[in-house]
Amino acid sequence: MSYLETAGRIAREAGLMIQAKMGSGFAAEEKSSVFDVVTEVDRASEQLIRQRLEEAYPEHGFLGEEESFAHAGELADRLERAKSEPFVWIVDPIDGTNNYVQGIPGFTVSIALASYGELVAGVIYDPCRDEMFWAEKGEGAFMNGSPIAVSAAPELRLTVVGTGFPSKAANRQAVMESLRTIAPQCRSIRSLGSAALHLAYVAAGRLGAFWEYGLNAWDIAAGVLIIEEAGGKVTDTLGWPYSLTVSHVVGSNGKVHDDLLKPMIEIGI
Ligand code: 2AM
Ligand code: CA
Repeated sequence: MSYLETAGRIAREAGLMIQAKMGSGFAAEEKSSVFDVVTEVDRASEQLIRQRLEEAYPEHGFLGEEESFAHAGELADRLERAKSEPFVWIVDPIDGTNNYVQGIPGFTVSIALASYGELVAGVIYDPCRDEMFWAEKGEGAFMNGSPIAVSAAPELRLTVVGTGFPSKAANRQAVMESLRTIAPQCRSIRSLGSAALHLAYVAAGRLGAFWEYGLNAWDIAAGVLIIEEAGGKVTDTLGWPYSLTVSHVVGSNGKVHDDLLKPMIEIGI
């Protein structure tokens, strides 16, 4: 079985487990702040994914959101190390935990495989709609077996753009500031509550673009490859190329990318 097939199977298994536990009375705990929550289901999902990947590829590295990184520097070191490792799986066991806790559809399992820092495979599974998005480097992007492509819209005013409201105050402020300029320029704005889902929707042409400040590698790695393989573009908010350490991210159909970047370059982070 290919890496991608294995990842897809595991993402589906985890996604169905998460969905089955929805509304089962689990407690939501605060993580870094009251805006950043985690549940026992996040941890159970990560444990399941990690165990399955270790069974399949005992020699591969693993980087998951629910591992405890004592401080931001430790995570930065781990990501730097990943750039020199032959294979590292980067996993978000539930992206969109706030939706999950509130009982709102729109949470995903995101699994990416990086080789020496380059993304080689990515899957995003949305159990609520039973939609699996995936891509392998150089092989195109797919949703439930059909090829997908980014939207052909040439201008922002013809696109619906996604964004998110991050937990950290400075990042949320940067979203609000850029939103003030972007919202009047595009057809509409959506905030679906899962960065991975937004990126998958950009790849599928449902959204023209997505931007957010303050994300982590596990929220975005799979989505980055799926967008690129669907013909789109991903950079940081200053226009620099994507790497595993990027946290302020813009993904688009490519055509609206520069217009979207303008207010962010002005903000300067
Ligand atoms: P999560 O559900 O996996 O935490 C919403 O703005 C997006 O930001 C979601 O994809 C959410 O992912 C992510 N997010 C929430 N808190 C975060 C944090 N402290 N650091 C990075 N990303 C976060
Ligand atoms: Ca998560």
